[in-house]
Amino acid sequence: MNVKVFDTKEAQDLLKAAANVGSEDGSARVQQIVSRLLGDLFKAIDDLDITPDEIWAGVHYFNKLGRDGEAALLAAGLGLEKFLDIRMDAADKAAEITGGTPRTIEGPLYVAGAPLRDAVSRIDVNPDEDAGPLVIRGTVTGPDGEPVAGAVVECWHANSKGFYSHFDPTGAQSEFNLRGAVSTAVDGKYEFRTLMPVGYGCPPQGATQQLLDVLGRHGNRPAHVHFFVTTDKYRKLTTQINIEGDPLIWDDFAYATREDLIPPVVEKIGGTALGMKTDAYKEIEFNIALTPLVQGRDNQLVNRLRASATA
Ligand code: MBD
Ligand code: FE
Repeated sequence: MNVKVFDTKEAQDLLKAAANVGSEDGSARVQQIVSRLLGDLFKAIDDLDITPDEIWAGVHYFNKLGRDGEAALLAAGLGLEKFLDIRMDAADKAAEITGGTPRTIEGPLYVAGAPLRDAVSRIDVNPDEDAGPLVIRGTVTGPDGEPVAGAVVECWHANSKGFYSHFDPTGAQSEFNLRGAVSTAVDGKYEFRTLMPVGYGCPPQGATQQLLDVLGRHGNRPAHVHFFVTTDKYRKLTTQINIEGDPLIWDDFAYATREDLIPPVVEKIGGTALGMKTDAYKEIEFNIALTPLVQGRDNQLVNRLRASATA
């Protein structure tokens, strides 16, 4: 068609009316954002000559995305969530906040409400034949390297099929399987006794995988374990560790892998005494360094809708 209408008065008036910028009513912030995003879309339609058929394919795609409940999954897969991390990293750098364990994305599969234990928690509730025993332990320290008492370390990860409890399409896992929370004692130590996870793959029939297919991308993550670390004194940390040796470690569809978040996996014996399912087990030491509050507050706390459940 090769026509350009974006700069016409008719199109600009339409944009202004639709976003309602400058109105007494509504949210000025939402008006500002909608005006910009809708304007960028209008301009892209002109520039790329996006056809009506393509627009309606996109509109109906959003319906499927919502039906599948995958908007947050797509946000991870398109790098939107990683982009927010890049911005928070840059903000920290500009504020000269250095050190600390690197953040990496939360992802869409956290569930609030895991039972809180003192220092140690065994979190494999359901048997999983294909998963070997794993201990993840470490020390939470503050900005001066001092152990932090009373830090709440939460972790969550997938089973040997790459499925997370609460979101498992097979229904095989009970609530909070492979999800735990421990409070550190004076020594700052935490420990989870669990099973080795396998990487996640997007639902094959879902909207996210549908778009990834068209982009010629896969929808898989390497094996990983998520963490939240929360205290009164320091900023909350959202991070993950990767399981060393996973072939997808640097090919994560959600771009969450970071150099400092690949701790070694060590072969150990003595698991029976720890209540593990075999005497031989694997151990990962993951020490966690927190960063200071900024003017007494956590300036990078992220609020988003999160699932919750009761044990
Ligand atoms: C996951 O387990 C995950 O961590 C992310 C970011 C996206 C999908 C599944
Ligand atoms: Fe995950």
